[in-house]
Amino acid sequence: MEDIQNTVYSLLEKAGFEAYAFKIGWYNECVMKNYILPYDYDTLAFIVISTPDMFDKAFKPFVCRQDCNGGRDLIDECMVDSFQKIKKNFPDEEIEIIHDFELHHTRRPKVLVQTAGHVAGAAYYYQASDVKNVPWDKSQKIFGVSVHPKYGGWFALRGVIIFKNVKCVNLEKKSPPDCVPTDELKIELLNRYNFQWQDWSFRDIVPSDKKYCEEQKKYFATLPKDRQELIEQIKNKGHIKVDDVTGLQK
Ligand code: B12
Repeated sequence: MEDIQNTVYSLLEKAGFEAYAFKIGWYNECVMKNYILPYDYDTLAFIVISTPDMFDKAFKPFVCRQDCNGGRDLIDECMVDSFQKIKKNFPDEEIEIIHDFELHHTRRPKVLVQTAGHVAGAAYYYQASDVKNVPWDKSQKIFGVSVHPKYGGWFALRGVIIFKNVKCVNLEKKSPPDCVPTDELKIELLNRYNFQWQDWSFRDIVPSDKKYCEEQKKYFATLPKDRQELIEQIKNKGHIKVDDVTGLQK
């Protein structure tokens, strides 16, 4: 199991991702019935997050390898490509990959990545239930938000990798750092995330080691249908060589 962990961590790190191991049972204990993943309690899984480095280390090289005709979400495609490379490194294992954007036909997400990130100890998932003096009306739906101890809100939860036949009985459960410690700050965080998420300020609720660069911010702030010009710019600058640095198979 340690071998698997080390390989997953090092492959992803080179491409600007981080992975955190968890037992499927920890996740299933939290979620409602219809979100339960159909595996044994001790089944080994990883939640994968993209750090601010992903844009340069994985996305730009990916874009340079593509014939971009628009119409597809290139970030999603890049995530599929990056996760598949992990799978290829374990030809003898049965692996299920579930991306954050995958939905059942009922439009229900196939995995709740924030819950997975919390139980894996990666990023605390702040929900209205974490607040003692709730200022919101009961009828108001307040969406929860995850905060990473190193990246604050400057990261995304990209999906899970499940090693169907690997049991990790001895995996130690680590609590995610409660890096937004006071009730006031938790309320501020949830207010920013729910009511002014467009200004990105929820990402700065705590200081972070690294943030998205201006180019990355601009890319994500641009509607997918208007990203073609930015994609052309990335292609023209040419980042294909960066892929050699990641060491990931093409
Ligand atoms: C659908 C969706 C939306 C919808 C609805 C939001 C919602 N949370 O329901 C809409 C379109 C509104 C939306 C908007 C945004 N979203 Co959105 N969205 C999602 C998506 C695909 C699914 C969320 C969902 O449906 N959850 C279902 C509900 C029922 O889950 P829940 O409330 O967490 O309930 C569960 C927990 O409470 C758990 N539980 C119960 N008890 C306990 C106890 C503990 C301790 C724990 C840990 C869990 C737990 O059980 C419940 C289920 O049974 C996720 C990706 C994913 N696959 O998870 C991204 C995601 C939540 N979105 C994200 C973001 C960034 C946004 C936006 C800022 C836009 C953007 N992409 O930039 C906005 C901000 C929100 C807003 N103000 O509008 C990020 C959040 C990152 C973070 N740091 O937390 C995610 C994780 C995507 C990602 N790749 O990172 N989103």
